Amino acid sequence: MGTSVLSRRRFLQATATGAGVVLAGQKATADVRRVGPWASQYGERSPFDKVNRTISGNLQHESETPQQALSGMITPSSLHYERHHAGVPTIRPEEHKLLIHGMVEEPKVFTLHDLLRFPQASRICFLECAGNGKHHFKSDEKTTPQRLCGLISQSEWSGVSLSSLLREVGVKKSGSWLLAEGSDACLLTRSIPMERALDDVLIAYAQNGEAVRPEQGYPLRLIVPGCEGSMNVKWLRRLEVSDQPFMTREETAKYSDPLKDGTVRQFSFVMDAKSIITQPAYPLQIEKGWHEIRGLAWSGRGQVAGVEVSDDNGSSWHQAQLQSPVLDKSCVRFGLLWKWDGKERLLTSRVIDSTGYTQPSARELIAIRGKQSLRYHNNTMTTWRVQSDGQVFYQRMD
Ligand SMILES: Nc1nc2c(c(=O)[nH]1)N[C@H]1C(S)=C(S)[C@@H](COP(=O)(O)O)O[C@H]1N2
Ligand SMILES: [Mo]
Repeated sequence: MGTSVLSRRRFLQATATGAGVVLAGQKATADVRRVGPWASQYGERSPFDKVNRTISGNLQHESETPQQALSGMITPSSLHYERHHAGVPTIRPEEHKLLIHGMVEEPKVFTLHDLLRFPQASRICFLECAGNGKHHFKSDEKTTPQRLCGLISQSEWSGVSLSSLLREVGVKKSGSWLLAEGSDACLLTRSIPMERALDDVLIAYAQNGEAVRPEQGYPLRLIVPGCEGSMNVKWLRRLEVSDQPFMTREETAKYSDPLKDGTVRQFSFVMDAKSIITQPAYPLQIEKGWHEIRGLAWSGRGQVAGVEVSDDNGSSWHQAQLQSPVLDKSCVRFGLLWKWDGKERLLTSRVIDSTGYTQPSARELIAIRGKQSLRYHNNTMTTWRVQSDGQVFYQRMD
């Protein structure tokens, strides 16, 4: 690394002496002295790229994806958000087993080796914690997209479709619910309706083409597209078929501490449509002229049908461009060319999904559900205030 830093400095000196030597300078950087091999066995990012997750939570049990710094629709695995209830276990793949039992014809244990022999299925979908958006009504103006919306990430997940494994064990007629259990110290368990389990659920062993990262559930995790993060059980080791859900409202409320309110939206599995402008946003300061307003939009109920952007606090809306492909239960990057005239502006985005649902404003959602319940499943619009000096700040709307 020392060598490349040095040569980079030399390159900068060379280019600084005049435009005419730019090409020669570039050649010099390529001729870097060889200290070790040129090729590497596992890639690293540029030493100049410092984009990181932020670690948060009272036990430092969460980390937030730096939304403002990312492009396109895939979150690099190293920047995927994390939410751990009991740390990250180290699991030897050759020792890991998945048991499927309960109301089935023939209970079975699957090793990783067994699972790799099944036909492989892959899909790109988002994963979002139900708590994504919990800081909306508590944050001051110096709040970033990462803080407001860092608990959503998107990967390509590969593995075995759960329905093919359930066919292997033969689910009995009465089997209407599934309990999924992880191997972490808390043995995190979640209930999944059988209808969902037979639909598009994956037992994933790969994330963005390589093994699932330890923080994301190595060697096996459940992927329940469009449903709240907690159902996507990591370090998956057991699936039990039953005729009823395994947790009551009260039990979930315990998990959901410090929300003591008994009206936890326990069975609101699906994540509603949401969007957020990721730039310009705090802490950027912008100049007059053309900008591409960019952001992310998604819906757990289907596809993003459209994204609209307003620069006048919702009085007028403009259709943004969606980067392709636009996939089911998947984040889409949107963009809108916008000329800033130097006046104070309030920038907001809203998504409309394929079911016709439109993302609500903070006031609309508070009127329906009350502020207290919006600690979870808060999909309200986010507004950024561009001041006349170009400074961009988070604008709370509650
Ligand atoms: N075994 C296990 N699975 C788990 C969790 C956990 O703590 N243990 N956290 C859940 C929650 S609340 C979320 S939001 C997602 C987070 O997945 P990630 O850490 O890969 O982003 O995993 C879910 N699955
Ligand atoms: Mo979560």
